[in-house]
Amino acid sequence: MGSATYAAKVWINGTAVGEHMGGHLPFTFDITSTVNWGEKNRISIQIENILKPDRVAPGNVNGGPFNSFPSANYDFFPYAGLNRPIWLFTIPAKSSIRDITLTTDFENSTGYIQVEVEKYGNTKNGSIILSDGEYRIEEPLTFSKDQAVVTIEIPNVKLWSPSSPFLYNVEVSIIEDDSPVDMYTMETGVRTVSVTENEILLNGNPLFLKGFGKHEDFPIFGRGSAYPVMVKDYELMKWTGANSFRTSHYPYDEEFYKMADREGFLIIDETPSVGLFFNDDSASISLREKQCKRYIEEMISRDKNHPSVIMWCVANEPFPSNLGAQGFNGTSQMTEESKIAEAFLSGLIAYAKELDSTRLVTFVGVMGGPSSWMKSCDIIAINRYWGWYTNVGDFSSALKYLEGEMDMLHSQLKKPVIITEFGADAIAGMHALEDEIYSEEYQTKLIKSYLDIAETKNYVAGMHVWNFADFRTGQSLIRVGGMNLKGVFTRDRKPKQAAHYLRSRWNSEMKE
Ligand code: GCB
Repeated sequence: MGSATYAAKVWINGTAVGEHMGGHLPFTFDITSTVNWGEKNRISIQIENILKPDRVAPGNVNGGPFNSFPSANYDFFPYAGLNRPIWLFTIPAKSSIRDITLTTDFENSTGYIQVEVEKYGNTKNGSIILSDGEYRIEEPLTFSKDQAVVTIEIPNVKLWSPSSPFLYNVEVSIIEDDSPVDMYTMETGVRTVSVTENEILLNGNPLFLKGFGKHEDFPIFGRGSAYPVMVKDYELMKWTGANSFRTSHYPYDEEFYKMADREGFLIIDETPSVGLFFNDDSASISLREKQCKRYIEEMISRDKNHPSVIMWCVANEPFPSNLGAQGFNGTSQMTEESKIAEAFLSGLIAYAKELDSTRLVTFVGVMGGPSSWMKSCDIIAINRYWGWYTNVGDFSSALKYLEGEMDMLHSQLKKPVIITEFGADAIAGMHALEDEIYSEEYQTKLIKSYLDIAETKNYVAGMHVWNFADFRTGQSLIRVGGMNLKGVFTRDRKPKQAAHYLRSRWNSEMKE
């Protein structure tokens, strides 16, 4: 199942075959023994979508920051249910491929793809064919127990990057009695990702992320796999000159990643761990931690072979209960709660790194959250709303605070900074001569000012505007019509002034 939010139970012909907790990521049940082969079968799926504090993402939190209905602890509508494809499939009974992990590297003009294959069954041999239309490399696979690892060398490698998203075909087969019993084909690109104190490097070259935080959200159906909308969104992102986006605030449909591989988009892949808090009982915290780790496992195992995915984001805006009291200037005392949060978050980061050491790992920090929480992140990813939630309408002080804070964080943590969210709500069609909030001009000016400041800082490695398009939220006094209006496109994808502005600015800059 592609995604079932939140708790799913499945029966085949009345017999329970499995349960799964958490949305936005796939899971599979073996139904071999419960199926009536060659006959009609009844598949029953039950989804339960109750918002609870110890779930991830949490809801119905006592004293949570969002005073909205439904009471989610995050700022998007808690659409639930089955909103991605469901597949019935068979695998060969005797032997089959269980998993494939590709990791890539290069030295001078030689590329390397390490292919790690796991299988079930007695098969001892297999093969890998790598082809690019021009030439073909075939390597044998020899399993020891259920694993085989081969590194393929590619002379005159064509590296993958946004300006040249070159993909190789990889075909893995396992063989029994000289004939293939199972085969899996995929596309991959050869590229490396690394980080210095000031920069993110793609294939050893500095990279600047230009793009958006997004949502899987569209009028009429809310959330769901909608491939025409996906294609439109890529077209619009290209039109603005963007090269990247974050899958805020949950992993998207798998087709998004395949298309990013082909189109040369870079993805910060985010788990559904949004709205985490740390001031309730330890049993609830550890339940949440377990679920966050399960999400990391499921996300990495699904998305690990996409060259487009350059970074894992293990949480968005975990927040301290004294956030309001601290003000928004990032100062914090080391409270007991803060220590719990720091251990929790660095545990998630370490876990993601343990599962995949080839990509960057971070979480996204909330405005006013303690900077010490970010110590184990590879980059400083922050959401900032100076000029919107604070110092609203007052650009000169808002921008002074923004700049001061960026400098402070970088000098403390010595890592590149990405502003993963900044923006302002704009009602499409509302215009103003002065700096008036909710106008298209105010939104454009705020975005421009943030980009101008970022341009003067050599440690800024990316700027993601919040949001690509207006999206549905819970109802509250600051969400007119139950909508977050920070999109540079409307919910039905019409450009606001800010989209035109980004197009003229980003298209005149280099792509990577
Ligand atoms: C944030 C959240 C995002 C919200 C946004 C806003 O910091 O990460 O989910 O939608 O602010 O517009 O308030």
